[in-house]
Amino acid sequence: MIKHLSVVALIASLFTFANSENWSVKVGDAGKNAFTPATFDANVGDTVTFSFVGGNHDVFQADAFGKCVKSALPDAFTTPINAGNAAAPPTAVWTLAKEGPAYYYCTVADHCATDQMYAKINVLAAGKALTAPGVKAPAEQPKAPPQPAAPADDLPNTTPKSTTSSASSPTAAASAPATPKAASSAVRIDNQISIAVLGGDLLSLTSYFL
Ligand SMILES: [Cu+2]
Repeated sequence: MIKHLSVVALIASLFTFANSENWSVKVGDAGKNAFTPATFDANVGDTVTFSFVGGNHDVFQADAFGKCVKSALPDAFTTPINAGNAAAPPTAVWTLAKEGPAYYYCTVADHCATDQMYAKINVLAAGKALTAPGVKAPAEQPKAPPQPAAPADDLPNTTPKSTTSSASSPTAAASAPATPKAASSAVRIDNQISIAVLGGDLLSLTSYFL
């Protein structure tokens, strides 16, 4: 029993270790020349999704905090200037590949120099505990199927339904693939044929021996 538990714990820890996080940073929220949140902890392998929700801004990696100069790194992260849209924000995703602080700023007009539109991500080693985690963004993965409504219990149903049914936004749900049905049925037919062939062989074998 203890052995089983430790195996389960090991698998769980491996899963946690491999499970990278996707952090959300709002660009130009509430009409401000700012990144929100401006500082947070993340792990190597995590992604940061910048959502351009207002104004005209971009994201350029820098080599120092508050330095309004593009990083000298050949693979420095940059985005085009995006026009903010609160309802359907353009997004850009930065994969945090290297341990250490990741600095960035906005190159538009004097946003960096005058409005201090710069920020920092403390990128810690993969699996290391975060002291000040950021805001989690929805993972860019197929969503789990919507949960069925909870069965009614003995109590009279007085709670408003809206409190339980406000699930996460269904933006990425539409991309779920629905095509491999034909392939699986073809496999099924193949299996049936091979079973039939096998059955025929067995029949001819038994008739041979009888
Ligand atoms: Cu800006």
